[in-house]
Amino acid sequence: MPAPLYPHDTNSSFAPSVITSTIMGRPPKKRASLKTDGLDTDIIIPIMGPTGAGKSSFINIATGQDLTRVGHGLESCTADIQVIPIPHPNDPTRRIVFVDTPGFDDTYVSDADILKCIAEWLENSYRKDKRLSGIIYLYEISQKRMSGSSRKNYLMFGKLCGDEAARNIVLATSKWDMVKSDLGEDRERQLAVFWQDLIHHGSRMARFSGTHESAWRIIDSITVRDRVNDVLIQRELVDLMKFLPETQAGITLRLTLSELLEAQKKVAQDIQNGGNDEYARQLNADAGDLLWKISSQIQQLNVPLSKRIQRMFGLL
Ligand SMILES: Nc1nc2c(ncn2[C@@H]2O[C@H](COP(=O)(O)OP(=O)(O)OP(=O)(O)O)[C@@H](O)[C@H]2O)c(=O)[nH]1
Ligand SMILES: [Mg+2]
Repeated sequence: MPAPLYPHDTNSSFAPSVITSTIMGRPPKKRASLKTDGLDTDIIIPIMGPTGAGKSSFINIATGQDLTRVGHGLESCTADIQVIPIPHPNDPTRRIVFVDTPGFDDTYVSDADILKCIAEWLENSYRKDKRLSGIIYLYEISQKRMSGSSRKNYLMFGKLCGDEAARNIVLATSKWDMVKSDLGEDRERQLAVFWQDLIHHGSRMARFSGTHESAWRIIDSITVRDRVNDVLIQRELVDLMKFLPETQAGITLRLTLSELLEAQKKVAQDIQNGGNDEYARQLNADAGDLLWKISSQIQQLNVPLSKRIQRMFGLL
């Protein structure tokens, strides 16, 4: 029997509860009992974005409770999907369901595992006819420049959602307290150019200033819209019966990892040519380790022949 999308609380359907979907090999931090499916009237809003952008903080600030763990070190914090239903503040018959997601470039979990985890959750919700109301993509305005991983994160996000879902996406900038306002505004203008594809298809930019009111302005701008019928990866996995590596997001990740592999091979070669002292040996070992990790992620993004044959004969 397929796992339910998220649980009702045993005592009240509207009490906040958290359910965690586990990434391979990592135990969930919290596990609520899985009882029944979500409600048809639920307003489902995943929060996505690079690791450390403030996704979990956004949910805690919006709910006014510590429902999901916030990271305080250099390492990524959320490693699993966490589903957090709360009562709708203006409509007690409905729930807002936040979905806290891990950011790509997580320090513990590979990007391939993260994509698999997010894709499985989206596939599961689509199969159960639970449509998303919108997606909030958070990005730190305090970042001095857009790093390679932030670019990769946005690229994956765009390929995951597709053009049709764009009008239900809010591209929200966070951590405004960490920049001078004129610098923040300047970066905001640069982001508008970088995000132009999604904006062209209807996504909106917003500022999250770290307050409850600011979080709800963003959430309210989503709740007034019709639900998203067409998140690309959901259609690819369910309607078109593609395997994850065959989806646009899967193909994009594979390409990015292949580029990274080539760059890392060059680094490893330079290190090998650089001497044979203890420091060089350590660098060599680290480079070899990274090469192995990237290669095994690429390997994960291959569809085994046996699966393709099974699909060809309708055995899946
Ligand atoms: N100064 C400042 N810090 C913030 C703000 N929002 C979040 N933070 C801090 O940023 C760090 C990361 O926040 P998280 O909410 O864990 O970020 P996340 O996007 O959930 O990170 P992952 O789970 O690793 O993907 C924490 O130390 C937060 O306290 C903000 O508006 N201003
Ligand atoms: Mg988090």
